[in-house]
Amino acid sequence: MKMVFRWFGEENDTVTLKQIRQIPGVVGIVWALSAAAGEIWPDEEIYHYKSLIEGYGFNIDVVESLNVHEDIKLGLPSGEEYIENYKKNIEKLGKAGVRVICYNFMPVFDWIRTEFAHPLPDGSAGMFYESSRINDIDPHRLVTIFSKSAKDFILPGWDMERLKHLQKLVEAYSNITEDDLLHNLKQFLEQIMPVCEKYDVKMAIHPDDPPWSLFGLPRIVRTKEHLRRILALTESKYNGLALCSGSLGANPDNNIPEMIREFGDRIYFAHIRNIKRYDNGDFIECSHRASDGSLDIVDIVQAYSDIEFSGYVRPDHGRQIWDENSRPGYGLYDRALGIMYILGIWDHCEKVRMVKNDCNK
Ligand code: CS2
Ligand code: MN
Repeated sequence: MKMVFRWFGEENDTVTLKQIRQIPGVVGIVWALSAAAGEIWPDEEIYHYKSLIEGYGFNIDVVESLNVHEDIKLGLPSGEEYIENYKKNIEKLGKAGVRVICYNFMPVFDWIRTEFAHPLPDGSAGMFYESSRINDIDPHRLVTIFSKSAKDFILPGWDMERLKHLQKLVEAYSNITEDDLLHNLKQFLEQIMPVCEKYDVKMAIHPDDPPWSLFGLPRIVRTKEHLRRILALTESKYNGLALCSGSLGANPDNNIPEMIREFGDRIYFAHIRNIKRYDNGDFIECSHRASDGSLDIVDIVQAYSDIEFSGYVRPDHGRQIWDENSRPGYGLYDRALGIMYILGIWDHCEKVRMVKNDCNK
């Protein structure tokens, strides 16, 4: 596996490339420009980031996210132009050296939590999802809570310009079923696959977070069955997955190691995050350590080792620890701890595998 670290850019992150360089094992930066969905990324900015990141000895192989315009998800005729723009971006990024693009197909919202910094027993804080609050919350209020607590950062997927038109956006989906959304994803993938193949850029779809429908919106990336269906949408293997343990794992029926074994070589990007689930459906993001949460991160990393995973992996959201004041979920300290935990398990599994291989010779 190739360990990478998400970084939001010079003016949009509290963490520096200099700091990331001192985390053992990190070989690449997961990056993006803060452009709105549908925009064409300017070459000057792409190459500015490329030289900056490579200057620190990192690769720029993974972009997260190149957001999909809502008109594409809605299957509107106006989406055609945005698909053309998407193709141009794939070409530009491919030429610059990007090998994987992580994206999502969640209508209107990206990930959703009801609280950014919920206290954990040890005095740290994690992002929290409280079911009872979601059910009475009106989506507008949710956006207000987010924009207030997000301070000065633009959160991934929470493009405020777009969310100003929230009411209209949510209404636009009232007649869209899951099948329609899947159909629109197929249309999108069929059109971009030839470009992905030509420029050798793999697409990795991120699961819905949390993995169930909210506010009556359709969601199609939330179970093993959904993932199977998505992979079957195209002939091309450039259509693949970003398997996010913390997103899928909020539903106890989703067995992550099983998914890793089934989807194996179609997983181009692994997000590893632990969460603690409560019986009432609430969950909180906790440390990566298996015993701290509901997901067995040891089994998850073991599964990646068993399939000899050679793709990219990153620690996902971390807690807020040691008084760090960072973007929610994306501080330096807890993600660095997560990396050391993941690599500790990985190195051990690899060693055992090699010893076994030697014994079988
Ligand atoms: C997130 C998402 O959990 C995560 O990885 O932070 O915002 C993710 O980056 C997007 O859904 C991918 O498009
Ligand atoms: Mn994720």
